[in-house]
Amino acid sequence: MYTLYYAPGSANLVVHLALLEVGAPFDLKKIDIEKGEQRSPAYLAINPHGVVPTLMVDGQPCMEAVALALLVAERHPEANLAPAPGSAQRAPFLQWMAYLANTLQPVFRQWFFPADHLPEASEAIKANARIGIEKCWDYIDAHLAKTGPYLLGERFSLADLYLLMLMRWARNMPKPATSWPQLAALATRLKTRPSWNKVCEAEGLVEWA
Ligand SMILES: N[C@@H](CCC(=O)N[C@@H](CS)C(=O)NCC(=O)O)C(=O)O
Repeated sequence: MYTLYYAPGSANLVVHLALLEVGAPFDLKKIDIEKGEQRSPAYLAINPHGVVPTLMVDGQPCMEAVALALLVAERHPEANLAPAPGSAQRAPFLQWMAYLANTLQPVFRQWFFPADHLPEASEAIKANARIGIEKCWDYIDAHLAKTGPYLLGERFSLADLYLLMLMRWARNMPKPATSWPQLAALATRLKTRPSWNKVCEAEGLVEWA
């Protein structure tokens, strides 16, 4: 049994989508980031970083969105969210998951929380983040133009769900991800999956839904 601690639209979204795609039963527990509930002693006891998501897996708290999404895919191989270990698409799959987690997601953290470490440099950090994010969209869009429509070509995977979450995060940026044609087409395609409607309803997402 799983319990997902979430804040609407936050890094939990890819984990939530994965749980819906595999059809596993789970509970949701909302954390109000605006009110600072992520820093409450009760929440810090399960996630010492004070961030969402946390996924309780058989009573054990697990952290880091990319790890949680991979864990869900691994625990429910029948849902085919990830190419099997040893298969030809395993390497590109892992590469995309790592790229999204290591290169793109951290720059979003700088965009949304620019005052994390150097409050006096917030403006410069945001400007830098915007450049970094748009560079990633250039790269991914060019890849999709060559070998789309999904990140793994004809094969839908968890990596596309991860990308969908990150594209949504850019909706109010000066140049949203959907300004790139292949990214826009992929977002439209992924939003037709039943998991998308369900996640929007469950998390109460109305913007870019
Ligand atoms: N590396 C973490 C980052 C999670 C993260 O930054 N979550 C944000 C929401 S998207 C958060 O909880 N922010 C609240 C805060 O930093 O106070 C992960 O991927 O799970």
